[in-house]
Amino acid sequence: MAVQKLKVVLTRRLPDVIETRMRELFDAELNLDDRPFTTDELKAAVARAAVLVPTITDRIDADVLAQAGENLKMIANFGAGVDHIDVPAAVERGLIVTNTPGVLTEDTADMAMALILAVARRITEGAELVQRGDFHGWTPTWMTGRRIFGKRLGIVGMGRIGQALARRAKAFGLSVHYHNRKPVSPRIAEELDATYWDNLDQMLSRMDFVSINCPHTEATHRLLSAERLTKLQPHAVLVNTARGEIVDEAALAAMVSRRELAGAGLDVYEHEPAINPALLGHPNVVLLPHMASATLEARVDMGERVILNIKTLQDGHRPPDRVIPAML
Ligand code: 8YV
Repeated sequence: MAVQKLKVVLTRRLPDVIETRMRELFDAELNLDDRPFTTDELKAAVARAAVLVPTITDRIDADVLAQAGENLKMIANFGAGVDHIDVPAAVERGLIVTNTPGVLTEDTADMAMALILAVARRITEGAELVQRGDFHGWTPTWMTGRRIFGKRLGIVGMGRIGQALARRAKAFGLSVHYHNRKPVSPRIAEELDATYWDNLDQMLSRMDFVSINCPHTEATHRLLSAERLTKLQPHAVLVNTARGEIVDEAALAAMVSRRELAGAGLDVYEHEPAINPALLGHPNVVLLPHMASATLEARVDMGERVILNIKTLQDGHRPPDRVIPAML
């Protein structure tokens, strides 16, 4: 008997190769003009789809989920983070929620390392200066940054991405420290030569660099509160490639403006795509447009993960990347 193809609604454009495969395997509805869905369009999508494929630009809250049609079985998120989806509300309705873990780990860790280097070594500042035609000759005291080698990096969240960053950091001669819900396995701790801090404040007050690599959940919302940010040393640099909501952005901006922090490297923001204006215009703050996982390879791998999850469901099995509320 032929398998009934699932009605799959994609909210954004995905790489051609992914869209084409989706059309082959499913009754897939593409969004060729790539305009983000409005809330009403999201409600209409969940009403007609068997599987919705959203991205971080879609807010799938309880209100949207309340419009789910009888056919809706799964929210197959294109992305690792699921903080834009009300997962408990979805699961309560009997829906499966999946994500794309593992496939953007290395690219995101690369970008965290790149931000550490960019801020400490003033890379974007130097590059912009040359483009402006302001390189008039070398001097011994000009454009001095800070050395990475031999310093301490504190990683907040030692999951896949945190560990991938730790491997890079070790190769750069940084000593690795981390805060996590629980310590990593002794094998990984030994491989990374990593020091565990169960007390985040204590770690923050001792680090030269701090990188945020945990998911955004209720427990990590504003984990780096205004109060906690004051624990950082004035020469420290904060890097965030996870979610803006984990850091009190206004407090961070104020600290950078008052020179209470040496610098920051941010790929994510509390109210994306809006950026707190107080963060702008500081040469020691490197700001990127949420592009840590933006490699063609990652986007294709993410799409393939989404396809695997939907295909497994279509074939009558349990999709591999299910997100359950207890994981959050
Ligand atoms: C993705 C991300 O680009 O996967 C994530 O959680 O933050 C990004 O790197 C985006 O979420 C795609 O939906």
